[in-house]
Amino acid sequence: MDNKINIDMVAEHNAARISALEEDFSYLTRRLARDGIDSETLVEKAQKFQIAVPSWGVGTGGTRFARFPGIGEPRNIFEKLEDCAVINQLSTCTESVSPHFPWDVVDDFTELKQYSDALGLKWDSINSNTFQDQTGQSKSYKFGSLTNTDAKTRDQAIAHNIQCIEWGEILGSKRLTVWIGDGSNHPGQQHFQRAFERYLDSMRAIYRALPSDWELHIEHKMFEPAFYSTVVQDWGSNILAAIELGDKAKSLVDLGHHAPNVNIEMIVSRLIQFKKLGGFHFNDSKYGDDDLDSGSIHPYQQFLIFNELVDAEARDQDGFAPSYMLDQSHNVTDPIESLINSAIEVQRSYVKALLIDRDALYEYQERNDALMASATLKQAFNIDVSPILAMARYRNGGAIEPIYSYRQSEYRARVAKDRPAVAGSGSGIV
Ligand code: RM4
Ligand code: MN
Ligand code: MN
Repeated sequence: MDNKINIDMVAEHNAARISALEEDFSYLTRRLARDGIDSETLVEKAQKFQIAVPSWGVGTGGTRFARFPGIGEPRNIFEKLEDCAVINQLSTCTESVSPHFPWDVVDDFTELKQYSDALGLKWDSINSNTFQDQTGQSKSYKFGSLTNTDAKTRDQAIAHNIQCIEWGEILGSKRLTVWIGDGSNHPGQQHFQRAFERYLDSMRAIYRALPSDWELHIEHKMFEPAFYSTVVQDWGSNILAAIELGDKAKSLVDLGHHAPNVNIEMIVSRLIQFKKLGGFHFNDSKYGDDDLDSGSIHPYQQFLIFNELVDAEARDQDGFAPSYMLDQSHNVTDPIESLINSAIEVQRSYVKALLIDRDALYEYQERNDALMASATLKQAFNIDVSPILAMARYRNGGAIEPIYSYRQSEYRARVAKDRPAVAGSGSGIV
């Protein structure tokens, strides 16, 4: 593997920190042992935890108003992969990248696969894009893509998705994620039922083109770019479509795509129960689809989601194998730093959820002891698992303090020499 950050430098930083980490870890080990929890098992689980990085997340995002690019922004998928390799080298929990087409289209996909192999990276879900018009495309998506009233426009959008599957096969991906911007901005503009029927017909054509070992993930979003109604508005429309399409179709939950205060952990539970939980786009939000850094606003909600996930894992729930991915927009931070931090914050929620005394929780639930049930969750949430996460990174060959090592490496300044500043990068507004 071609290391983008000098490994001797990281080893030096780690050497300066390992004795403090061991001290913290041994205290935590004794603390958890009192509750019958083995910290070594937790480190092993943390070492295996993986969350994919979106290719579009490594470029500075923007809003409808402006985009303020940073220095050394990646200009193409090859440079995006270099940044992703840095994130993975330091965090050791982001070995896959999720591409977005046509943003990441290349002439030679075999060459791209060789490049990612050399960086030690794999490919997660392929994302299609029919929410904007591409240069030279004959039909416009102004009034929708897979649900457009015009059959030729729908065919064009279907063909793009099938093309995405073909590219994904070369890269070794096993999933296609479809999110559409289709919907309406005015009451009466769209016939709800007809639009959803057209959506299902289009998705059936894409589903038929799926290789047998692939999954089709459907992503819902309640608003934007359509602000009155969207065709795949919520998890209800999502699961209905997934049921209509068949076993390979599953629902994907982007944390930012719900109305404020919606109980996302309960949605997750329902999807698990009906074997329809495909995966996640993790991010956080205050108002709407803000795409803020994971765990920065509602860390308890993220923990409660992982409570459901760990519960399903512990119960060996049939058909449970969701994929985890970040989907965020970084407007004022270095995207590499945000993605490292966010991956670790999601991993933190997972490890904390492993601490929950599940037997006690079930018992309190049976006895309707609301206070103690809630306290059981809080007890796990309040334990600082940072030494476990740092130990997992250290043992995986990563950085004990990744942001420090990243800053010391001056990676951004180094790549900026080869990556001239450009006004608009290939990454999108998420
Ligand atoms: C959307 C949605 C999709 C992503 C696009 C760029 O809001 O989250 O997952 O593909 O943004
Ligand atoms: Mn998303
Ligand atoms: Mn989004």
